Amino acid sequence: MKTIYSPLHAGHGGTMELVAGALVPGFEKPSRAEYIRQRVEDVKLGPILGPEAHDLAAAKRIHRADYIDFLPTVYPAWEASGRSGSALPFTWPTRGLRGDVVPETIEAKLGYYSFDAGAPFVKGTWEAIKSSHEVAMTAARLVKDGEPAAFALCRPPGHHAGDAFMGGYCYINNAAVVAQWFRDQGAARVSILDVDYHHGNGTQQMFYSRGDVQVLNLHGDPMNEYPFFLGHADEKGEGEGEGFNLNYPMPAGTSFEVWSDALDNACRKLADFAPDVVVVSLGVDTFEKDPISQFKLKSSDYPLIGRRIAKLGLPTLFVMEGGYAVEEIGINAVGVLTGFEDK
Ligand code: Q9C
Ligand code: ZN
Repeated sequence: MKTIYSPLHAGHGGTMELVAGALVPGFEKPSRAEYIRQRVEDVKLGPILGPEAHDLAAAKRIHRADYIDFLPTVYPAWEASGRSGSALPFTWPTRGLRGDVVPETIEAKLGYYSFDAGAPFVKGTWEAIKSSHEVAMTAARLVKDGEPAAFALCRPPGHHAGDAFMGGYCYINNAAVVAQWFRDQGAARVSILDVDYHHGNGTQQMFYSRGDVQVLNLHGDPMNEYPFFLGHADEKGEGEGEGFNLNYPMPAGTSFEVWSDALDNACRKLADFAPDVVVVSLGVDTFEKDPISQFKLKSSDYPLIGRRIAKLGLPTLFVMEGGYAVEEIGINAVGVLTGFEDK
């Protein structure tokens, strides 16, 4: 299958994040995408192509326009206010505060448009976000035009980003954007299968009251895992979306044996839904050696995931999400893809 990749992701580097009360170098770093790209070459998965130019109209179909318009302004405003380093918020409009007024200063705006301090901006961040969106859109176009599958090597990832907020290393929700784009291009139904270790709270939020986009999420139990405030099993969708959101929270220490039962169940629900296309939010932070996660999948398990997804027999777009064990991230992510192609 074809891989879409942009070198512009690398400008989003040298970011800092809060871990245990201290600012430390971010786990979501440029080498992640480079290890994956290298592995795609090493196993000869297929051609690696650059993205086409795509404007932000597709992103604005699913994100609030004022949020998308805010993103390119962040770092210039941060620098204009005399600051440097990682632009991050420190206060949020939570319970008891006004969430309906956009404040004027850049730090306050960052708080307004985020749910945590996990989406830092540096000088090259906006260009990376835009390129990640173009990577996803280009891969989506390939699938729409008849490729049985494609790999969007997106960086930064997207599944924590919601209608008007960033967080958890995510800014534009690439998987949600392409799912909506497939609908706009004539797909009657789209399924999003999110196998990242963390619950895709942004994706769930965006489609929660819709019956045309099914969202299936396998992830660490939010009672004790990030993003904590969404992803429970009783969240099944509302209104027309009732029954079209499925969550499979699992405890720390979960092995592939247990995890793959959940995948099997999700794939059966997906097949029942009979979508025209599947978007896979492909995170490999389920890996046993992932530095920020608690599942126990092994490298040899990832091809089996691809094989199970291939059994659905549906056009499939893989969109890269998380995975922080950088040395093995290529082996694991591309393992899913070679398993899908049964190589
Ligand atoms: N620094 C994705 O995998 N962890 N995002 C915060 C304290 C945030 C993960 C822990 C993890 C976000 C796309
Ligand atoms: Zn993750």
